[in-house]
Amino acid sequence: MIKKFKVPDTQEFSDSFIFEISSVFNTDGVLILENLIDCKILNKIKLKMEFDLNDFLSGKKWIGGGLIIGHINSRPPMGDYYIYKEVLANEILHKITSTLLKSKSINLDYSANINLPNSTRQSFHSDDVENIFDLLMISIPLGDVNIENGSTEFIPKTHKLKFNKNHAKTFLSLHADTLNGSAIIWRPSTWHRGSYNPSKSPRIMLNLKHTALNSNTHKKTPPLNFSEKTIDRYKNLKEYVNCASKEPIEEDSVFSKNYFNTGLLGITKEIVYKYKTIFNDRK
Ligand SMILES: O=C(O)CCC(=O)C(=O)O
Repeated sequence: MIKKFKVPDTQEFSDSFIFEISSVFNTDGVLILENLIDCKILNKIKLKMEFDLNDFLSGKKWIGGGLIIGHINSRPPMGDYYIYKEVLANEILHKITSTLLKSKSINLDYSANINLPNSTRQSFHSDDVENIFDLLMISIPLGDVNIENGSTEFIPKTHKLKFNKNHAKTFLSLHADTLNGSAIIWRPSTWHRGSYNPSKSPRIMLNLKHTALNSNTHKKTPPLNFSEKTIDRYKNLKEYVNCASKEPIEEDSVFSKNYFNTGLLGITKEIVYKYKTIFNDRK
């Protein structure tokens, strides 16, 4: 099992809690924090995203990679009504990531992964981002997730290794099964993949990316756009999130392409990938 830590209700952590989290994270490159975020807030975001997803799927719009294999990238709703500091500027989470980064942390991203019913397992990969060791990824599934509805698979202890597809097949992988309100903290270099979702409902997961306030990665990353109303309402949002006030785009780019391109070549690649995966019996 991926190691889990229950966040205490008080905001105070003991030294031993912090010490244990740091040492597990350094060893495994992934861990789960339970009891971190109010489930009512996550349920509200989930309902909105399910609604938008249905709308999108019924429009039968081809967006490029991810739709056919069942793993699509999207953006969570950015309108004021759906922005919560408990999710985007969670003080407890920042205390923990600041400890892991050994420097005050800031969030650079707000995105989502949707694992559609009857999806195909992805191949293991490690995220190919610049400055991989500057970053911590935080994934927040909306609702309980497990092998029955497509929880992400990780291979702990791989975050310091160079990714190797053949080795990945021989290593033990673990599903990050979590209860609603939990977050998974992981290094982008930790080997992982989106798994098969045998359920009838999409599994939706929010993602944040934390880095050190004084890092080059922070300096080089463009800010996230929120409405002025949101920035005014959460006076300390800028302390925790690399953000600017500009009207957020409500209509466009909620669903964005991931692996492949949006043309004929993209659709061909996806179909080939899907059937190759099914024939290799990797569901
Ligand atoms: O949705 C997931 O569980 C993980 C997806 C993923 O790793 C990816 O799309 O690169």
